[in-house]
Amino acid sequence: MSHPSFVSPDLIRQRFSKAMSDMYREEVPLYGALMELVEQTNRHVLDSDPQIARQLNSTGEIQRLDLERHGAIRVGTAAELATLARLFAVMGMQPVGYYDLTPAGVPVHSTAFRAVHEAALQVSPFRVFTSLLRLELIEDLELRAFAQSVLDKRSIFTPKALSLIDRAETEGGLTESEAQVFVEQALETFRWHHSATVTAEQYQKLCAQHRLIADVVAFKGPHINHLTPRTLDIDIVQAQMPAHGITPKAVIEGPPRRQCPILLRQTSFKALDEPVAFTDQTENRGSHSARFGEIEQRGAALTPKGRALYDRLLNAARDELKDFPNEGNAARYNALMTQHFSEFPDTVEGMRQQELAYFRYFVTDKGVGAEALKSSSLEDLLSDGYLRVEPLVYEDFLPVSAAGIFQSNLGDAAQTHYGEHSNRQAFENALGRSTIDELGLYAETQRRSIEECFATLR
Ligand code: OOG
Ligand code: NI
Repeated sequence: MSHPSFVSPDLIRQRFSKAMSDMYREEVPLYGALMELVEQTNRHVLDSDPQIARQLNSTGEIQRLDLERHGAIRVGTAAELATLARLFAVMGMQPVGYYDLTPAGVPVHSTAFRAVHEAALQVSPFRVFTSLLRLELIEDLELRAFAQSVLDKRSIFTPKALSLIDRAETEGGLTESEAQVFVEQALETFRWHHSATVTAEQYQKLCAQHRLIADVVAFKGPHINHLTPRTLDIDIVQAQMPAHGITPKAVIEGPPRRQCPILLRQTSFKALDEPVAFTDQTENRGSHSARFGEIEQRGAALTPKGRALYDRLLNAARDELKDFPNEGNAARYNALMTQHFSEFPDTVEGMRQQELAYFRYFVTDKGVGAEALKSSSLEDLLSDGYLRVEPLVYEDFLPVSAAGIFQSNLGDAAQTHYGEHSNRQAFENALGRSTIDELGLYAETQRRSIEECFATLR
């Protein structure tokens, strides 16, 4: 039981997510434009599709929809990552999943900090895709040592944020006034700084190795590089972006459009170059492009079997395309995806019977009043209409999609090939703890919902 005067970590996360969104809207006006477009689209979908409106009402997702967003950051050292994990823990966020981006030529590995329990996700589903730079992949030893020395000198947390993290850990929580200061101070870590920490020449050298390396090493901290609202229809938003002065990437990442959305579909736009002042310059005479915009549409969380099918169909479509999706082959890519994914059942019942997705179970009105149901099987209760299901929302990310998002914002020149791949152990050593397996979380949520149903039935 936590102290009665402590603010719940879920509420701290909810406030932090809002504060982050307000800051980013001010820093990147295009993000504000995108938010408006997403809100309009969501309203339109809810008005014109009563089925979706009913579904979101019954799962309660309707209440979190406008709050829902994810951000992304990149850090440079193990110590930074470990302290971030402690900072996010104050807001009830745990590292979920391990993503290796080296196959896509991006020298990082990542996790997603997020709430893990369905009740906490309902208060705020805010997630942060967090990547750790793998300096060991920089081949040029001199440059590697230089990057390390620059990173070792910086301190990305304010002293007040650090002391409040300590306080939350030792006392077990933060009081109202402490929580308020914590949100303000934590926000500072993710702010954009126009002044770089290296000279123009050093920046060029880092860029020549990889643009991502320059983005991490040359600045004071892990500026939030995008903040992504959740839309109910990503195809509408993608089609309308140009009319709002936003140019989307060539293809939507993730599964194709379906009746029953699965996993995660994402698209992004490239941010403009931003003025920066290198240490050997007095004004903002350099430039750097780091920050962009992204939108996402979330669908059902898949079981290991469903995920294996998704991966197989995605790979088959990509193999047949024989190239990364781009402007020139976008139409063919979309056609191939639709064709291959026709194999993936596109009804709730089809996905449930084949155990491709995770579900939340509900007692229907008919089930609430009925007698002697406790001993019936789940299947019978469903087919007799005493229970019904809704898919669980996918709360995580997809490595191939993340690679596409990274690449569209780093430019196509960033197709480096790394000899060394996945190293979860090294990531967890840096993090100071292990990452949580996302599939176990969905299975638990599904199990709890079945248990609750049986507790309700007579
Ligand atoms: C993260 C890119 C991945 C997503 O939504 O898959 C990502 C980054 O660019 O730092 O945000
Ligand atoms: Ni993202």
